[in-house]
Amino acid sequence: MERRTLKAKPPQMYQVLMLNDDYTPMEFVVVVIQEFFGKDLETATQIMLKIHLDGKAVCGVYSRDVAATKVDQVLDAAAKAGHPLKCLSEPVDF
Ligand code: TYC
Repeated sequence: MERRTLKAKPPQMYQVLMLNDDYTPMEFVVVVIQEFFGKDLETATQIMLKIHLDGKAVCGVYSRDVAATKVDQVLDAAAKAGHPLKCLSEPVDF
């Protein structure tokens, strides 16, 4: 019997990516990463700079529902502040 039939597979995990743009202030991105992804100031700053330089970076890895909630929270905060910040989630082995 295959191991799979005996033991449940771990759930698919989703990475939440943030994308660079030319308009969203760096400080806003750092605050968003701290607030919604639980990072400290230094880590949030490093992630923001990676997005700024590489075009995108992973902010965290979660179950599907939690990842979708993080994306909603970021897009909502950005829209309310009038910034074009983009955020998406995708399966980890995409
Ligand atoms: N590129 C932006 C700037 O120079 C900063 C920025 C970083 C924007 C990360 C979005 O996800 C982002 N103000």
